[in-house]
Amino acid sequence: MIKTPSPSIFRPEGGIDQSALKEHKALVEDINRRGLLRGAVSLGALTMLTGCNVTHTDAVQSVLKRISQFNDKVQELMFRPNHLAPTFPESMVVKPPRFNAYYDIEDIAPVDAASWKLELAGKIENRKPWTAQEIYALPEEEWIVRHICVEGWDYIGQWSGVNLKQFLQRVGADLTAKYVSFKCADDYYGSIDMASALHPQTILATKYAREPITDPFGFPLRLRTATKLGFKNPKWITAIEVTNEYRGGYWEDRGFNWFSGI
Ligand SMILES: Nc1nc2c(c(=O)[nH]1)N[C@H]1C(S)=C(S)[C@@H](COP(=O)(O)O)O[C@H]1N2
Ligand SMILES: [Mo]
Repeated sequence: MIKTPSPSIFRPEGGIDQSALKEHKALVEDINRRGLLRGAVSLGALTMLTGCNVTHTDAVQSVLKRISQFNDKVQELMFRPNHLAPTFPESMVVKPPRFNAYYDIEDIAPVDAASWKLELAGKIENRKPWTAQEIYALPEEEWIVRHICVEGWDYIGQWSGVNLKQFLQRVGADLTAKYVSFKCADDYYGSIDMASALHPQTILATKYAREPITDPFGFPLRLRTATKLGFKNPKWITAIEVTNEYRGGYWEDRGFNWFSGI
């Protein structure tokens, strides 16, 4: 049976917004051709994407287009360190968030909070590991921003935790280093440029919608950038390294743009 789409995807005259659908299809095919997507995006996913208003779909489309059009170097040059990504009212927050990983939700291996530690490595003065309790005690800030997955779907999420720049300063990280890289409790790993790490909206998130992040979404600690695609936000972080060595990332090593940000 076909699920009834939400009324908002219908135009006043009663039909689905075919033009938006077509536009997205062309974009997704373009990104696909460039080998940036794993597998095809279904029409269902596109319908979901067009389920919101036109300004919304335009915003998602422009982000994906911008990222797919330029190589890492150009994206890095275009990056505006203090330009804030759009934020949204609490009423728009999707609960629960939408899950994604390179495997199914049934296969996640929850992290044990009691034994979990955040390891620090590389160009950091104080590399003492952090417990979850110690991280929870740090000052928190909250951002309600859009999560955009390169697969062509998005949602508004509400994440809070310690600002990454403030955390890096606290542990005496070398902020002139090129990269901040992350290891995760699954096989996932990733790295971001220092400018994006220091962006005001980049946090180490411990909460979603003011509650501790639940297992599927990265408990106890995940990265949340407002300026990068979903896959640049590692969940279940176990180690952070500040380094001048390029460490790539799980999807980056499989052909996705490494910068993937705006
Ligand atoms: N450790 C880990 N982090 C990960 C992934 C993963 O497979 N493992 N998938 C990434 C991708 S592709 C996306 S879109 C987001 C999904 O985050 P969410 O489940 O909180 O929406 O997590 C990212 N971080
Ligand atoms: Mo993603």
